[in-house]
Amino acid sequence: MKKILSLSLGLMILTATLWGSETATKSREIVLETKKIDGAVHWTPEKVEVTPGEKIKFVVKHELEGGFDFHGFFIPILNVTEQVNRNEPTIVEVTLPKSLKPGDYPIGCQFHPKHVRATLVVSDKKGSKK
Ligand SMILES: [Cu+2]
Repeated sequence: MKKILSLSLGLMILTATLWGSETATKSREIVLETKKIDGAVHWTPEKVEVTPGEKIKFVVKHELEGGFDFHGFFIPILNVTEQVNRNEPTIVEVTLPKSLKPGDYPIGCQFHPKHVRATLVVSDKKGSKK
C-alpha cells in the first residue's frame, strides 16, 4: 500500500512538472524598444498583435544614447506600469484576460507626454498574424 502511494505521488509530481514546463513554453516573447524617429521617441514596433488569453513575455528595451535615461512602459488595459532604464531590459510577463475585447489599446510612456505610443492590437482570430 505504501508503495502504491509513493508511486502515485511520484506520478503526480512528474505530471505537475511536465505541465508546468509546457505552460512556461507557451509564453510568447515580444520585444519592444525605443527608437528615435524624426526627433521623437517611439515605442516600436508600432503595432503589437495579441489574442485574448495569450501569455506574453514583453522584453522592453531602451538602448538609445542621449536623451532620457529611462522611459515608461504603460499599458493601462493590462495594468502594466513599468520603468525601463537605459541598457537594462525590463521583462514583463502578462496573461491577457480571456474577456479582453478585440480592439486597439495604447502602449505608452507614463513619464513623457511626447513619447509616441505603440498600439496593442487585440484580435480574436488565432493565426491572423502574418
Ligand atoms: Cu518616454
